[in-house]
Amino acid sequence: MALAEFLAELESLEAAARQSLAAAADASALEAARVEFLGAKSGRLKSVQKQLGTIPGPDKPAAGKRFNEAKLAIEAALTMAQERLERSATQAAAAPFDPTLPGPRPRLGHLHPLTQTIEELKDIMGRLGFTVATGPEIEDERHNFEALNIPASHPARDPLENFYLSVAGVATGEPLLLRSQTSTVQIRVMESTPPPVRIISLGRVYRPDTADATHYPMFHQIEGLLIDRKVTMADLKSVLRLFASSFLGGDVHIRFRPSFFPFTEPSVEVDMSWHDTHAGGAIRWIEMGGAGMVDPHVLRAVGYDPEEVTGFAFGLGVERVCARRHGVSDIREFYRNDVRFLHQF
Ligand code: FA5
Repeated sequence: MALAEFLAELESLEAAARQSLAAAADASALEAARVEFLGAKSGRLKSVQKQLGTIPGPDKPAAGKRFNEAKLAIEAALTMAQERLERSATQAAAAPFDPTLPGPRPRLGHLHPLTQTIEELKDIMGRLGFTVATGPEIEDERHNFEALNIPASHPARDPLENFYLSVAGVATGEPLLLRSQTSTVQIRVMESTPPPVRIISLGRVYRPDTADATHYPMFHQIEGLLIDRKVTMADLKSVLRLFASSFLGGDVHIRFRPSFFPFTEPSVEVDMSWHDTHAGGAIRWIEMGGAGMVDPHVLRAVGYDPEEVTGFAFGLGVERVCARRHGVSDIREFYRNDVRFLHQF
């Protein structure tokens, strides 16, 4: 056989083999193509190989070289086809794509647990007839101290115990500070509203306290104030008990300890029971807030007649009741802004 004829035959064999191997749609079609072209006994490549012997002597090296190239090319095409079929088998084994399933839902944000608490506290107190009042976070000394019967000599007015601002009031030239308690709102409401009064006020307050599990330099208080005829300490206690059981659940105990606030007389501190899971469920008491009967001095200072009306006031720490409600043992968690923590609420 002439070299040219041999090379042409090899050429068309290689092209046919490539085409069949690439077109094989499954393992048996591929095997059939392999046997047809590369079969050891009667494969088409084998029969071409046999013709090598008929090539004239001087052309033999060129013919042999080309034959080996064609053989390697066909074997490579076979490997590629095998890999292609393996890949599609793996894909088919994976879960089939179902276009009718709903798409992945984007993770939605939600209100911060403290904001949720504030909203719920407004709701609970609203059902008891208390409306929401607000006041500024930047206060003057009159509302933060004097009208609350806290004299200039009182340790609560120490500049080290408060965040005083370096600028004074524009109109008055008097010192200004970030309010240290929401009791300021009591004064603002009583100054502008004749009795009866039944309000709550929720908001941020600021104290240079060192942060720990129950303290933070900025925190929230809920203030309550009820002024009317014949209001007694018993009313205060029942409102606080109702408030605690509504927000913290029926199993919560609250206790009242005698205390002192310049603007209430008598005054109490209010504790809530806490099952300490870190101490085998032992009951601990955590201070939740302060309360008392509004001092007659305060009533007089805002123009009320203490012979006509009496009232109670309370101020509770929002972080602490929120922590008790959710079993969070450290209020600093609320301010770390770790979404893994916040996501749970
Ligand atoms: C007051 O602030 C009074 N104004 C409460 C009051 C209102 C008494 C009306 C009488 C009548 P006291 O400083 O104890 O009180 O704070 C009240 C509550 O705020 C505490 O019981 C506690 O729950 C919370 N609290 C106080 N300091 C911090 C702080 N640094 N971080 C978080 N919560 C605090």
